[in-house]
Amino acid sequence: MTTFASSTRLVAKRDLQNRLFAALSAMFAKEVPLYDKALLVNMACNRTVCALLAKLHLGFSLSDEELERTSGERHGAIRIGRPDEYRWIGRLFACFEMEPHNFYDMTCVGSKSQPIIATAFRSTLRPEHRVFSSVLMTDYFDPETRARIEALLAKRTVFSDRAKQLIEKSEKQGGLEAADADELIRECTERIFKWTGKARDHALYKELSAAGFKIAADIACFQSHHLNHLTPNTFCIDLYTAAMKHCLGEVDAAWFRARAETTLGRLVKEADHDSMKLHFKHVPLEEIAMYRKGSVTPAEVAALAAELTQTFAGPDYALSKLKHAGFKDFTEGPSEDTPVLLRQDAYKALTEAVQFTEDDGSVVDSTHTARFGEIEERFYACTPAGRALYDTCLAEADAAREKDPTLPKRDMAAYEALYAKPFAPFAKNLEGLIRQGFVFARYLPTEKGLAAAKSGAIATTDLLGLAKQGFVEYEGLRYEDFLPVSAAGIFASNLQQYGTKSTAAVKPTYTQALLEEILGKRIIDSNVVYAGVEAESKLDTYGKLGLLGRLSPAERAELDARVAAYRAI
Ligand code: OOG
Ligand code: NI
Repeated sequence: MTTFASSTRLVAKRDLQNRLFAALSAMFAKEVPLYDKALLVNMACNRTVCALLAKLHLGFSLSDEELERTSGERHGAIRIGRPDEYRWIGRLFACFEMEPHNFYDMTCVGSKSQPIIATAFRSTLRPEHRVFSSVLMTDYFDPETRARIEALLAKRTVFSDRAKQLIEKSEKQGGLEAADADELIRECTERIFKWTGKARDHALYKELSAAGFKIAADIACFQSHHLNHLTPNTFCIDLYTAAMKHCLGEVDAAWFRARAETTLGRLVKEADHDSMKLHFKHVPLEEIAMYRKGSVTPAEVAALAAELTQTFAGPDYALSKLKHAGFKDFTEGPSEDTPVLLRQDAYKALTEAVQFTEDDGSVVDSTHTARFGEIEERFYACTPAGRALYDTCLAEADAAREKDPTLPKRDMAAYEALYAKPFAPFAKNLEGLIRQGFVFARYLPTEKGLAAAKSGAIATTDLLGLAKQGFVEYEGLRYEDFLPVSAAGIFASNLQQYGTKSTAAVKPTYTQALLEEILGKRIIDSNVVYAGVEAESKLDTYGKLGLLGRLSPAERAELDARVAAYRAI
């Protein structure tokens, strides 16, 4: 009984994680007023989407609390200077049930290469938040520059003694009590991730920036691991981006209203049950299965678009009054009709005031442009085959856009058609994508399926076929990771600078093993997790439906191997 009492004293790490991200969001909103306003814009768009979905799916509704929760999902990006700091970051995130997933080597992504390697911290199963965390590789530089960067970084203390004690306590106890947890979150928002606007060594800052190493300047000259961006999840990225362009004064009300009608009109066609499961992860599958088919007329779509346009006429949404550098012209990722991986967009990096204090005590007032305002919509996680196809399609689509870069601004419809063409090989709905073997899913038997199994009425192991008969239920797995190619583009665009070649005598090569050594822990391969979750659910479903004996030995062996790899994590 005492064990019970002592373990319940500790706050669940998952709850702590949600609190940490709410606190980081509040911190970032204070640091960057435009981020705060952009959240309001996203909320207004999400409400409109929910109003439409409630007509389309009778029985669907999202309380304000649920809307807040779903709208609270974030991904962030931080850039770390020293290996010992990076190890502390790994230990800190572990207090919030966030472990390293995937290795991203940004030193070998062609012309966009940067002197950093990275991983993403997140929960392994059903994550809501993730943080792209990179570490500067000083041996990418010539010995003199390297020595200057290292000397400057050696002077800072990002983790206070108290923060370290709290992390150690959490490791020893397996968690933290409420008061300690609050204190650790305060260490995060008041120190570790806080933007101070204070920097050092203006000469080094200028030299690194001029040599194309703004990323190194962004890391080495500052005192904390300030958030580069904190990206909310949106229910409809095309509606949001149009809204932001309108609120920033780039397009007028008539343009926005027409665009809102188009994007909402597409939802009427695309927002099937599978898409509802994808976007509303906290709604139980049984509940979604109960939604009855409603309808939405073009007049109702037009009314929702008009109402939202009206909302944005209010004073809260006059974003153009704030300092800003405009919104990107086009959205990164797959075409609008291809629901895989991520679609991301952003308002451009803001120029922020920075004060450099030199060793002799003198002060230089300057500016720094790096922090931008990303948004994302998450879609289905691709299998390696789906991912390979995506990379090919993306290269083709990017090339088509680069031939006529101003097209998105001149004629959005023509641009969307051009960009969608290379993605034609992808099916446009979940069932099709699963049949093609391009995305991962999770399966479970229904009551009807279990009853049919008892009476021996099941004749196939084709899960999609069984789903059609109502014997099986499934959901597509959501992509919860980063895309290094778009990450490279993000670095390049928010630093307004392409990558730069190594200035070391020989460019070093970096491996996952090196980052694992820095972290002191293994990095999880997220494909093993997606594949393992899928395989486990298949075996469980076949087992419960009495179908295991019908699998071919090869099929069975493959599923077993995937589960074993996943369990070995
Ligand atoms: C990280 C860039 C990666 C994304 O969304 O791909 C990223 C950075 O800017 O430090 O956030
Ligand atoms: Ni990002």
